[in-house]
Amino acid sequence: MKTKKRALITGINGMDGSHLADLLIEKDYEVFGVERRSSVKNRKNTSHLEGKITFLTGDLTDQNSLFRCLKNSNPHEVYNLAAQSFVGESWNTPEQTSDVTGLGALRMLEAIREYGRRLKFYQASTSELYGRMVENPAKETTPFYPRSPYGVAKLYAHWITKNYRESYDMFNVSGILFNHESERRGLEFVTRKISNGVAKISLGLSDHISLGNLDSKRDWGYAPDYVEAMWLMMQQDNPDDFVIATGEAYSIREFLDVAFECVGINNWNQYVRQDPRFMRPAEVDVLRGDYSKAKKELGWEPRTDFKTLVSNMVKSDINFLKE
Ligand code: F7E
Repeated sequence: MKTKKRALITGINGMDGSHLADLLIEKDYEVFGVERRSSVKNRKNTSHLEGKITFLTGDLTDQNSLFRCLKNSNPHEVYNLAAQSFVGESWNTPEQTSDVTGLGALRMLEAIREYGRRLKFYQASTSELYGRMVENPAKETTPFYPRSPYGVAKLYAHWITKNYRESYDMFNVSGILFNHESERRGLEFVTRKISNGVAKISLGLSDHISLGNLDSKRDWGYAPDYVEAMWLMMQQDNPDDFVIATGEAYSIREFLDVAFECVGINNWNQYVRQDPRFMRPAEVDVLRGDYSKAKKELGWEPRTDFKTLVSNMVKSDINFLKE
């Protein structure tokens, strides 16, 4: 009998962790998910995976715990998706963000070295590395210019992943993923804040949404499409880094247009208030990625367009609130 491939995923309860676990189960992997111990379980995105995957306790700030997760799962593939991933919060907790998001990747790489078996490692890099974009659209060779403590921490994680690849001949890849969203996105991120807010307004449960900067533009894709790109990068013979994006950028205003249209509201001015609390000390004005290398070498392309993404999120929040 053929043995199943085993994958270890950090950040299992997050949006990406849960979508990747869904994909790998479909591909007949044995999946191990790392979660932090907490008195209240945070398995909103993963309750459907209970009994199908093995949850392990571990923390990116505790290298021994990562080593034990490796020992207990003996994985062929490790996906490091855990992070303090909220850019806005990274100005409030820059040290903790650097520790988890930056040094966390180093701890996992060191744990893998200590563990000693040859395996493949995926690092969740991000379009936030490009920050103040020096080339639009950005590709793998575009210089980085992060604009937040989060972006700087991710830059360290990106380079240490590459450095360990070159220093120790490890199979390490970084996926430079542009914004990707889904019905499972956390409520603090702007897309879900809007889809949830619009759903509440349409059901008469709220009368406005408070937001920060409405003019920034992002290249928004659908998370289930993007976890497939992660997996494809890990199936290559040689490790390499890839930009994953849609190639199109839309502003927060355009996101609002489509989200409100979904519930029959054409002019949303009276429903949106701008609140300085949600403005950032340094903003990333626009992000747009060129995914042609991923298309050519991985055969990957985004499958979900912007309007479908937004309307899926709004519909899901309406159904959730009705329930
Ligand atoms: O902000 C603006 C905000 O927090 C998007 C993470 O997954 O993608 C994500 O980072 C834009 C920014 O995502 C509000 O100023 C306006 O310009 O949804 P976000 P993000 O910062 O792009 C990258 C690729 C990652 O790697 C990150 O981990 O929306 N904005 N008003 C707002 N943003 C929030 N959160 N809340 C507002 O009220």
